Amino acid sequence: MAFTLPELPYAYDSLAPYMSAETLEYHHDKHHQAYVDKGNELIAGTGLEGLSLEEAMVKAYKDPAKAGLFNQLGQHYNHIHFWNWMKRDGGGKALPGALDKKITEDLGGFDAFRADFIKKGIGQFGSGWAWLAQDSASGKLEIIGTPNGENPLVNGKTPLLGCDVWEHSYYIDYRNARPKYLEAWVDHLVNWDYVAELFEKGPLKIAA
Ligand code: MN3
Repeated sequence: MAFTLPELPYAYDSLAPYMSAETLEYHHDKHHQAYVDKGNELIAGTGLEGLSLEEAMVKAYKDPAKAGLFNQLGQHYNHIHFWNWMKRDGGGKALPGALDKKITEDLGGFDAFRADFIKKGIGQFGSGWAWLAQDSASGKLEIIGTPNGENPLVNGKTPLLGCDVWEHSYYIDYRNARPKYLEAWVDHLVNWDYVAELFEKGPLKIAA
């Protein structure tokens, strides 16, 4: 079954002033659409067509000959969640209880999480993502960075929250000021309800 571009879960102007309608129009309608189209093109004839996006993505990641396909599938997966990791009037410390407790236990509390997550996003050289992930074996929360279209899932971890630090995600609104984008993103946009939903589902294990 061909991959398709999901609708944004809110109007294009919902996240302003922290993320503009212009950014979302380009990012969703052009960039994400391109990952979908290219992914459908490159997966044809690979034998991975019948798999779920997650399974096809992990298998493509493990096969160096499918690096081009992996880039598209990874970015398709990342962006499906990225739109849901944001909402109007999101962000801040209002975390659902169980998740808040886990962040305190594993990461030293919300303030430490916020500082480390932003630092990881700033420190990711070039294009990539900053993540709050859960190790699928130990269950422990971690803050990690990944390059390009990679994500925690291909490394045996469950993505709970991810921020796109490719320039296309912030250049229109913040120019080169990635730190300001990350701060605004954590403080005003994060959809903690969606993070909690993923946390409640528990660790993902995708066979390679
Ligand atoms: Mn992007």
